[in-house]
Amino acid sequence: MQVVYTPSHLGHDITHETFMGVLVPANEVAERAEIIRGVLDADGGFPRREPTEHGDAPITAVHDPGLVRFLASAWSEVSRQGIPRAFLSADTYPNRSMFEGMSDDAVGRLVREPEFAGGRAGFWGLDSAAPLVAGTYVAARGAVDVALTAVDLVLDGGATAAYGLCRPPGHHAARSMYGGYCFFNNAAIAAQAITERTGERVAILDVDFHHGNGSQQIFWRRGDVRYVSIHAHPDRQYPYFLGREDETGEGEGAGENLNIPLAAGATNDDYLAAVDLACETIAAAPGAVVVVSLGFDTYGLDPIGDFALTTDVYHEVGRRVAALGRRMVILQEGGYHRPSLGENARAWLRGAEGRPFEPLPVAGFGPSGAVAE
Ligand code: Q9C
Ligand code: ZN
Repeated sequence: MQVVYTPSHLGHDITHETFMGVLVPANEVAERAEIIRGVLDADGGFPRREPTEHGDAPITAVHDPGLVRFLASAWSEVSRQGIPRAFLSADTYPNRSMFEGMSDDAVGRLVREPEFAGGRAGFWGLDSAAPLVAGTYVAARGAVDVALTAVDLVLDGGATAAYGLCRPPGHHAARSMYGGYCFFNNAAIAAQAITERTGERVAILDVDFHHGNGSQQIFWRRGDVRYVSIHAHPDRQYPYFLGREDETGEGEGAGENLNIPLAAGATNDDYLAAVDLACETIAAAPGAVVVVSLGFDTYGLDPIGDFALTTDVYHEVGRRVAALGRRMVILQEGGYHRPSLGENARAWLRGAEGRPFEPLPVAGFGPSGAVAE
């Protein structure tokens, strides 16, 4: 299987994030993608290529142009405004209750993006865990091009499957919002490009530990993109305010959204039962391509997850998803236990190709341990 990767993610070189008001070591770090790249290279069965540029149009097909403008200019504004911070994080977020009693029309007319960078970050952002630095925009654009190049390999290149090593990840980014380590929604942009180019329906299977609130939001009213996600129940885990079973879509999208929230401690067996339900739901609608939002924060040792999965189950999940018989655009989302990331990716992708998995002797667990939340 071909792997699409670009070193442009390296400029998104964040070291810290904030968690409940405290500065903590960053989880979504550059080393993640470098580890996966290194282990897939070592396998020998994953030829690697760089993405081609796809321009703005596929991005603004799912995102507000204002979000693109904000992300493109945010860091230069931090400098211009003389804000003495190593990364941009919001001051104030527009909680929806701030506008209670105002009509949607009044909110649309009266509430606008402020000038101060800390206010702009609140206007466009979801949370304080997605620090923005000098190289963030170029990295986020690179991740979109990675995803769209994986789409090209599958739609034009005759590949059954392609893997886009996207970093930063994407599934928390909504039409007009970044957050959760995500800036542009790589999977949603890929799914949109696939429906546009094929005229067919597409499914997104999201197996990151967290609910992909951004992907759900973008396709909520859409009948042409079915979103199916297995994730931690939002009663206890990020993104807290979406991801429940009764969120099924509206309008043309009614019945096209399936959330499968799982309890803490979910085992391999719990997870595979959810995968089977997800796959049945995808198989029930037409379409030749599945976009997979692939996260490894479901791993038992993940520093921010609370599931109990092991490396072997990723091989089996890859196998079961491939058994749908659809072409696959597989895009990297989260996964923060660095020592296991490469092996987990290799297990999943080899499963998706119907190849056996044996652990590599050296790659994988090294001396560096998990990073605390
Ligand atoms: N104590 C993805 O996996 N909150 N994003 C972290 C840690 C944000 C996860 C709190 C989690 C975002 C792509
Ligand atoms: Zn995640």
